Amino acid sequence: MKSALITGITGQDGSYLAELLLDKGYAVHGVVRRSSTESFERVAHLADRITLHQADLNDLASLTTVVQEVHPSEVYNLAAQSFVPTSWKQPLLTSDITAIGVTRVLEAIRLVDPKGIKFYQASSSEMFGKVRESPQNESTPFHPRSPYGVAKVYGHFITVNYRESYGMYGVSGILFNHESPRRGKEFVPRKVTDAVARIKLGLQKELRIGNLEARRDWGYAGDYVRAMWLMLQQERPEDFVVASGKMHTVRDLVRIAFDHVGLDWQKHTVQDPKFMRPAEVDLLLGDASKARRVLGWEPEVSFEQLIRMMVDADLKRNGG
Ligand code: NAP
Ligand code: F7E
Repeated sequence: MKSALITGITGQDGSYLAELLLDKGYAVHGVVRRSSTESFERVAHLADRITLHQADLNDLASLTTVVQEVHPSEVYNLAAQSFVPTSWKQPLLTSDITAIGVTRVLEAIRLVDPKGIKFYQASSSEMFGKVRESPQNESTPFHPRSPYGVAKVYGHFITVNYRESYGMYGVSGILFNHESPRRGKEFVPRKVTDAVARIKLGLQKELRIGNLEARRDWGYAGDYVRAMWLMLQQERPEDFVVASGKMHTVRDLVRIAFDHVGLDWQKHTVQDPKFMRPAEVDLLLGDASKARRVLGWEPEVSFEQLIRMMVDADLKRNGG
């Protein structure tokens, strides 16, 4: 039986990936960090089918112990400080977890079984930042615009370096924004769909938002974790861009979400400079033709379907 170890299993992607791997017959193990209150909400429904191990991306010994004990066939490194605005407020913590943390996971694998354990690194379209060309593909140069983006560039290249230095099967998946009803409420799509549901139900007065002109290539997390798994099933380790190939503004997102509940977005939305960033990524648009060609990967959920699915889930969650 194949086994997988997922760092960040309690996050959005970790929960969908765990479900996918269980469906494929894997023994699924996850890394969780110690906290005074356990918040395993996203994987609660899988509690009796997965095994959780305490370790931290900032602690090499704990990671090595888990990799030794589990000796997985595949490691998916999804753990990160993943919220871009926090990366300006806590740049060193972000670097420790999101950048150096990748080296710690790679070192744990190198110490235990560098040739036998495959490694997936959760890289990000934020690495493209101030984009040099559009759409962005695997050979587009990076120009990150936040400490988070800078940390992800480090994670990307250390993965490439361990592959080239030690012959490890390590891949970097450059994923564009992907969302779901399990997305954290601080990210803009979920912030919007939760606010729309609450406004519709009379629980909230308005949506306060930042840059409405920012453009992103948004997809559904359930589709994107399939690409992660496919990347580890190839003969040769290679890096891939994973994206929908369609771009929308934050304004489109807000309008579609309000439209779905029959409300006029302009009557309920207030722009607030508090949510503007010190340096913005104006637009991201991915070219996933390599993933389509080599992995046979295709997204199944459209942007409009995704937003409606998230609004419906938030209506339900808020008692509607
Ligand atoms: P997420 O919901 O924020 O989950 C992050 C996970 O990392 C959580 O399980 C968190 O644990 C864990 N974590 C944070 N610090 C840790 C530490 N020091 N030690 C161990 N675990 C730690 O992120 P996501 O949206 O699922 O994204 C998964 C990965 O893909 C991240 O690396 C993210 O940067 C990257 N990515 C995401 C997107 C996207 O659009 N979602 C796009 C490209 C790349 P707690 O539950 O304890 O906080
Ligand atoms: O912002 C604008 C904001 O926080 C998207 C992470 O998963 O994807 C995510 O990073 C855009 C930005 O995601 C608000 O300025 C406007 O232009 O949803 P977000 P992100 O920064 O793109 C990448 C690929 C990752 O790797 C990251 O881990 O929306 N925006 N008004 C706002 N953003 C937020 N959060 N809140 C607002 O009120």
